[in-house]
Amino acid sequence: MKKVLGMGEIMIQMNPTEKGSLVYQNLFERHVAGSEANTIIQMQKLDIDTNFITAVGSKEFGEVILSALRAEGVGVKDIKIDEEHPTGLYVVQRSYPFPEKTSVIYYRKGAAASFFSEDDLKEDSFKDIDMFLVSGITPALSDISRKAALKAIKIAKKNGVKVVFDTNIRINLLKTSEKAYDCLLPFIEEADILFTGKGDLNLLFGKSFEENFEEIKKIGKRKEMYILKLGGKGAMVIQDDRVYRSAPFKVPVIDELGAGDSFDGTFLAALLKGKSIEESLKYASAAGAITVSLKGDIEPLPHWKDLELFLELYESGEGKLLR
Ligand code: KDG
Repeated sequence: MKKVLGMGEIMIQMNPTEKGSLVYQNLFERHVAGSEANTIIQMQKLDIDTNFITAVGSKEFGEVILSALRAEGVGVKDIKIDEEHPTGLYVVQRSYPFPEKTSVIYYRKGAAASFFSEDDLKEDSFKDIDMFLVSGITPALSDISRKAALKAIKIAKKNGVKVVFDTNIRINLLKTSEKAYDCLLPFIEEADILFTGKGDLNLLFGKSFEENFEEIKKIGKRKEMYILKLGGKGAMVIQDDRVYRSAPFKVPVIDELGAGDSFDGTFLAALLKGKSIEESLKYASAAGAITVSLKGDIEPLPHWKDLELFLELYESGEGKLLR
């Protein structure tokens, strides 16, 4: 079985029962979410053996997160329980002010994950794994996190492990595009497989889409492939001189959060299972569509049988009835 290790912050997510301005929301559902963890859980649901590294607070919310990961089958043995710092939390606002757009407010500053340091990394976590994955959110959390993520990549490389990086820029953490560029540059340099999106490329380089892609290609080592997420326009993979494209599946959007992560996790799991790039892209786009059509990041993440059923129904014409 293929083994993958992920690193990042997992938080408590408070998601209102209704759409609309947060000012008027009184009822919230409690979920567990965090970009890299979502990707890892997606891979675990697709029969990849996964482990995760991070830190959570020692109080109730830390326990909630550990239970959620365990329930999904993700290995938690190297997760640090931090007695001093709390577990991060964020609140979601759905469909306001723009219909079907989701925004977030973070309560994560000073949380346990941002104190997970180089010294907390264990060489053993990187033994016998096929892939290590982290995203642009982790280095944006704190200087400590950035150093820890860079060291993790170093250890991964030393152990012959493939490094996957998603630029995943959160401008409410990184503040400006210049800071985003400086913070993420060494990660883009080192990645073997790089996920990014139209919006992130624009923030990093500010030119036309084609020029932005030429710019990112100049950075660092030669990549095994680039995966570009184009939102409503689907996705593409560029490997050497070959370009693969997939159209999006159009579905009603309830909560956009987690769609990119389920896309990444499904694409990687499919590749690790020996599927072609075209097939992997199709499954990944289907997973993204399933995820946006429900609340919470983790709960909608599909298993293989769900992906097959979604594709069968969508392609049989039921997809046309959705929007
Ligand atoms: O990809 C979904 C994530 O953005 C969401 O779960 C919150 O991890 C999160 C973040 O840092 O924004």
